[in-house]
Amino acid sequence: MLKKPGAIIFDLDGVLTDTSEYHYQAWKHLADDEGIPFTHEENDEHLRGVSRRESLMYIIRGRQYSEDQIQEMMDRKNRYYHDLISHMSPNDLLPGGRALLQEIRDAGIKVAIGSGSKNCRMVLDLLQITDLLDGIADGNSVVNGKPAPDLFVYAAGLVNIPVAVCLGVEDADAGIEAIKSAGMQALAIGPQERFHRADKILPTLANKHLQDLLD
Ligand code: B16
Ligand code: MG
Repeated sequence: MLKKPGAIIFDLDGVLTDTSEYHYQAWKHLADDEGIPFTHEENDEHLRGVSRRESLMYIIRGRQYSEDQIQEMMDRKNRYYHDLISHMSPNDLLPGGRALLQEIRDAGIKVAIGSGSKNCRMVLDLLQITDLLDGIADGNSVVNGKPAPDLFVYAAGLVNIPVAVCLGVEDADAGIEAIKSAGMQALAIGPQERFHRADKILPTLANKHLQDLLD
């Protein structure tokens, strides 16, 4: 049982929407361009919640590229990603997502986003949920990405709630690590074996109510 929080900070990719498949397809396109082997399993195990640069570093590990080439590859992957997400709509929001965010607000709890993605605001606008949010911390907000606690601490500051009474919700083990390092309660979404430090694990957030998150 989790204690009632003053704020709930949601990760975006893999929690409120399933953009992780689009990230995979965009990285796969880039890896194919470069003739580098890259699998779905590697994506799930190593890139979930990890920043754009660190994701690329994993994919090209052991190969020599200049900083200019690295920048160009990150830009290229992002163009592939933009093409894939351009058709997203409110239908791509987690089922019951809008009702859940509204219910949390109605209970007097702040709602914030803690996403490592630099595309976060674009995706939030496509999902049409920006109006339900009290604060947005994204890949442009802090220097150190997950598993560093910075993004979640920054999100707590945006909504003016002490970290000790915040609840973070994540689909990545790196994200759960970030939430626990920030001194928050952590709710993990996904299979039990993926997580090490979560306070509670739910297989999915689809059609859940506030009480389901806390019980
Ligand atoms: P971008 P989250 C993360 O978002 C994704 O899980 C991860 O796959 C991605 O590489 C990272 O954002 C950076 O994304 O290239 O859009 O800046 O899960 O923290 O919402
Ligand atoms: Mg995620």
